[in-house]
Amino acid sequence: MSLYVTEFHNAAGSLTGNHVTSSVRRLKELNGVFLSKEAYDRSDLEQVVYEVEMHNVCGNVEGGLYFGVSRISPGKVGDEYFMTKGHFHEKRNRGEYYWGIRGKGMLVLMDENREAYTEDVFPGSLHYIPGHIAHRLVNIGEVTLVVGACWPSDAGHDYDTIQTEGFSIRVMEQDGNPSIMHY
Ligand code: S6P
Ligand code: ZN
Repeated sequence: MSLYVTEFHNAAGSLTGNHVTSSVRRLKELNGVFLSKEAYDRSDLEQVVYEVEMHNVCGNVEGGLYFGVSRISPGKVGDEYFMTKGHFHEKRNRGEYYWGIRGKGMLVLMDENREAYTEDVFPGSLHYIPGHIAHRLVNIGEVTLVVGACWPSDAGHDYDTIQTEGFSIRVMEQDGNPSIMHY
């Protein structure tokens, strides 16, 4: 890889090169995200739940775009599958595209009235997330879930609303299958 080239490695689901930043979310940083506090306390909190790499050329400007890839590990806390924190965009009217690259997942979507729905994520699936819709990725499979994303660079992230109020649905394993539970 040349130092000045950015490459998206589709098979590996990774992004390397210029303008790439990354973040890692371990279970210890996701306190309060999963339903069962007891199962959380029993888990290995050093486990990596997900990683994000992002291509940031322009910074947080109106009219710009970010490109990213999220990799969610397979795993559960109790019966609840590993997932991202989830967020609304701070600028609520900013939308986003997701697309499935590898693995099997669910995209949990929720509007500001807490009406929630899900979309199946699989290699080749395409997801338009309108503005005003909170979004969270859940890995319901046995391999790493890899999902591409593109969103306006001035969208920002509102994590607080989800941290405080949660999503109105959760994806849990029941009798060996993913099941949508309402809260
Ligand atoms: C950004 C986009 C994704 C997520 C990533 C991690 O708008 O939706 O790149 O940041 O999937 O999820 P979260 O909820 O921790 O930001
Ligand atoms: Zn987003």
